[in-house]
Amino acid sequence: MHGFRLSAAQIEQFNEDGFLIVENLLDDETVERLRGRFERLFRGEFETGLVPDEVNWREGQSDPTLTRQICNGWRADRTIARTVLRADLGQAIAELGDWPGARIMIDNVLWKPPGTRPLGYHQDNAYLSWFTPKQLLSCWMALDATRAETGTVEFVRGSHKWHHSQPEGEFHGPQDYRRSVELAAEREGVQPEYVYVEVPQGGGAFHHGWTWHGSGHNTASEHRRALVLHAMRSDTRFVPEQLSEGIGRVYGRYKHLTDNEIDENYFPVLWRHDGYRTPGIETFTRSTG
Ligand SMILES: O=C(O)CCC(=O)C(=O)O
Repeated sequence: MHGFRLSAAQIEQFNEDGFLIVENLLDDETVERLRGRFERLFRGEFETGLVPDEVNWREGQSDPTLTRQICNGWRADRTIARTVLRADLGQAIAELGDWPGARIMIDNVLWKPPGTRPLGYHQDNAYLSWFTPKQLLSCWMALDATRAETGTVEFVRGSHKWHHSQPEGEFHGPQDYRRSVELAAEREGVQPEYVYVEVPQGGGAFHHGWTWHGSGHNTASEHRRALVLHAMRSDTRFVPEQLSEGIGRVYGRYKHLTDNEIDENYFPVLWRHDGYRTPGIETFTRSTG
């Protein structure tokens, strides 16, 4: 049982800034175990036999200067699932979003070794026309102590209150990773205030779906790994007209033939105010078969 809880002051801070930096999301033993699973996933070893929804980097095949990324590693690996499907994280997200409950939309397995390139600034909600309500709230968990020099994730304070952008620019390894947010700040008529998430391993941050964020080069000699839970509201539904657009092409495959319901087998409910949690989660994460 995990017991992460937020205080009223932290929720207020999140509403003000669009993010909240925290410590002690993961204990050292879990961090160690997750690092081992990262190695296996990027070698293409999938414990459950299911292939993650997006594998954007493979050992021996992909550009070594790019940040390694897999999306929905939890379907392939139960150790990843045990973290990103935690009820207490679902509850924290639902409380921050003032939602009826939270379900996982996607996880990100991210590994930025020394010398690797940035991830471009973006607003997560800009990529979500394929479901409604178009809201995401995320929990970013560090598997290494992070510093600005390791290319840690960074946020622009208060930018969740800015105008909403369209998806634009390169995400993987852009020349100028802050270009899109600088243009957005200009349109907004403000100077962006950049905040680096500098935490011990096991720490991390929650961020709002409209908060501008990205990460720079890893110019240090340490690795920088993170596991991210991106959650949507428990009452989210598909928008069928948008399933051929962007990443809707990937996730639209989980739509039922005859309704717009989002199936809990693919997007489990982590926590809901009325006490509900997708029952299959415990069976899946405990299973060895
Ligand atoms: O860890 C990073 O570099 C970026 C992560 C990110 O884009 C996210 O958590 O939404």
